[in-house]
Amino acid sequence: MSNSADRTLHGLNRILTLELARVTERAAVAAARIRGCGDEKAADQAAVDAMRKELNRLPIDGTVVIGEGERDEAPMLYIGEKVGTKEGPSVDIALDPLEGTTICAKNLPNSLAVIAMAEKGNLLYAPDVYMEKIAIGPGYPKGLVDIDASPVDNINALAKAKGVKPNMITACIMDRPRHAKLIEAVRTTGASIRLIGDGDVAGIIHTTDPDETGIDIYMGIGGAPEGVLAAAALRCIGGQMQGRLQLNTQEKIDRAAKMGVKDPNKVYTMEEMAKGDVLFAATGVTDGNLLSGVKFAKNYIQTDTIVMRSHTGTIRNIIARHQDMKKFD
Ligand code: VTB
Repeated sequence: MSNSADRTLHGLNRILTLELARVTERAAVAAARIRGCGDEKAADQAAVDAMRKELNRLPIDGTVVIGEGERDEAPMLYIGEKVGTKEGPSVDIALDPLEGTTICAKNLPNSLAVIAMAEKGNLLYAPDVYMEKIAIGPGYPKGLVDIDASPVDNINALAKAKGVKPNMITACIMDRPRHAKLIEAVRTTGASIRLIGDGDVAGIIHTTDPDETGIDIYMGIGGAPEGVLAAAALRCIGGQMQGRLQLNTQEKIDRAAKMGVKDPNKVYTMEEMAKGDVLFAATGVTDGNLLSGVKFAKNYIQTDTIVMRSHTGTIRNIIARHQDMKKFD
């Protein structure tokens, strides 16, 4: 492929946006076949295999930068793995073939197959550690909330900007003992908390459409890889996000340093986590607030996917009916 065909004037070839839908559709169907069966590992493995197969069909010279883990711990889609036909643009890829393995195993809401793509060097190379995150949707003044401000100040600032009382704000927080103080502080404002068991990529994306999802703000500590994926989505939809890696041991600081993290306490903006032209796709595995889960009908399989591109800000919802069900075998 010639260079001009690989890229548009503004970054990545837009055709790749739609191609990404195939990749997440395939992973979502594979995981959905065994959702609710209580086997997290099997569902994850199925999604990984399926995503890898489809990814290797794409005309890209891709490198997984956020993946299933570091090389020695993940046999497939590990960090550094080369994917694609190698005949296209050099791109970096962040992926989570099954975000929310536990929720998929229990068939609870909001597990997703997720991928993001950017030009080489434009996604944060984050180690698999925790990340403190804060995110709100579009339409608010820049810097309205801040990771270093108190939770009370953030909730109050958001309520004021939305023109409502704090008790009309809903914060999404992962239900973890590490969030006890955060939860207590948010509750003093009167705000409601949606406690989620897993899946903070969805939790963060949900802030972008509070009327639909009921979530205004995401706060708390989740995975760093999921943080980069969520930042990529918000770059496309709009909104604000900050993240800070939780590098609380020398071993983690050293691991992060090897990946290029010079300041272990740095607060990353959304733009620093996902730069330039970013493509993002997610397909629902289980039913959720923004995406329906995979439906297995008698004569077709139906998937619900959101695909988007930061350069244009176009967001597409693709409900696909796959009549050739054999392709998923
Ligand atoms: C986080 C979160 C993910 O797993 O990585 C979490 O970002 C792991 O955190 O969305 P714990 O160690 O507290 O379970 C998810 O919830 C699902 O992969």
